[in-house]
Amino acid sequence: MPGEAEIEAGRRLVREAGQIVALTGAGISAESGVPTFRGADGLWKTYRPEDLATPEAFRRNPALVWEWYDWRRQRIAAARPNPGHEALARLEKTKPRFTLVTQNVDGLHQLAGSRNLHELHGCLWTLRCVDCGEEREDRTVPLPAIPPRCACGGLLRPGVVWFGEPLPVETLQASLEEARACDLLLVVGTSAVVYPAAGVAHAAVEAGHPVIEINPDETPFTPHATISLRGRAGEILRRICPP
Ligand code: BJW
Ligand code: ZN
Repeated sequence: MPGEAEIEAGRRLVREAGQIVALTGAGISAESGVPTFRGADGLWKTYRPEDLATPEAFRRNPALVWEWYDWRRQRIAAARPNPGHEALARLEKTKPRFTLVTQNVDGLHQLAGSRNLHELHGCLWTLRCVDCGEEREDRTVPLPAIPPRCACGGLLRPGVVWFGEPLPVETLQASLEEARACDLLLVVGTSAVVYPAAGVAHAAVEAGHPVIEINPDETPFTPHATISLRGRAGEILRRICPP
């Protein structure tokens, strides 16, 4: 747990910045009971990404992929935002400009009240037709056992970004631009190994802006951070963000 001097340094950067961007990952939802991907209890310890989180996996076995997403939707439907999500939602209300760039698909930032939000990896609560691309919101829990079909006859799939798929171009571009233009970037609860999302953090560094990393563990991004606050997102954000 960081000492009071490190916390105060973080608090000062937050206080003095007019324009803040936060890049979040699965770790910010860990305190809400949502499993992360990597690490000791991560999803990729039990499941292989190539079996579940690629377009090839869905083509090969749509029912298996569908079932896995249904299980995750059920867990997340029971989860609530935690003090980390809430602190970032408050920052949006108090700063002249605040942009949340999230890799998460769980929708907990929106539930906490964040509105200026870029979802780099899509959303678990949308379904998209593999043929015509039409997207719709769907909060049904549990999902029907077999993936339903669109009016055009195509299979519906989760509206998330799988490995090997491009991120939504405009969302990624806007996120990179915000990171290049901000006064301060917060990097919260991400292993920073998945690209191009991790590139958003590097964009702020390359533009010369201070970056605070909040994570209980070191990541490949740690050497680039101005301040690394080792600890849980909920606890640290509550201490460095205004109440
Ligand atoms: C806490 C905490 C607490 C715990 N408080 N913290 C360069 C080199 C090699 C490969 C590539 C490369 N560039 C791109 C690639 C390929 C690939 C990639 O990055 N692979 C790497 C893994 C090597 N990238 C892609 O394929 C991307 N697409 C792409 O590049 O397209 C190119 C293209 C262009 C044009 C045409 C076609 C293609 C797409 C990536 C999609 C990632 N998708 C997933 C699944 C989303 C849907 C779903 O949820 O099912 O996204 S994978 C998974 O990883 C998920 C996450 O968003 C993403 C990042 O994970 P995250 O959020 O960082 O979580 P964890 O678990 O890794 O880390 C949690 C952290 O929290 C840890 O550090 C903990 O310590 C910490 N923590 N408790 C604070 N309480
Ligand atoms: Zn369709």
